[in-house]
Amino acid sequence: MPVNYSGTWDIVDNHNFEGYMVALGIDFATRKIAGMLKPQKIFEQDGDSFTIKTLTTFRNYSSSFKIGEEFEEITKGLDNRKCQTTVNWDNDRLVCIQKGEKKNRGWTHWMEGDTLYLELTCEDQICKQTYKRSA
Ligand code: YOG
Repeated sequence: MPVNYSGTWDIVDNHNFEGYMVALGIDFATRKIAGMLKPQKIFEQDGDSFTIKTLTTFRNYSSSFKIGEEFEEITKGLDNRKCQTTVNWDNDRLVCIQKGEKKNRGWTHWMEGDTLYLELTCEDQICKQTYKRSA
């Protein structure tokens, strides 16, 4: 039985989001706005089927996938690239690989109690985010 990430999670820490955005080629003005945001993650999980919504006052992003099934991800409203994306379990961790123009792109989520962790990677940059369960 996989763990269940379902719920609402509020960001409490965001380390090197700036470096991650630079690696994605996000322009200065957008980075300054984005760096102020306090994203909320809404996870909807039914076994191996997921929707992850990232909500902010500036832009929202949503991704739906099934574990192990590659899909075309368009990072609309983010860096607007096309990726061939696959998410797999690594024990209880969710490990995403986003193949495309950017090398070494992906993310990993894991949970410890009411804390949700996210590491976002692009090229040589790693952004480390921490969320606390709010619902
Ligand atoms: O989530 O990969 O949980 O899809 C990365 C933002 C800022 C827009 C968000 C809006 C990268 C301007 C993580 C931020 C910066 C800056 C919130 C999305 C790009 C543009 C929408 C992500 C995964 C893992 C699930």
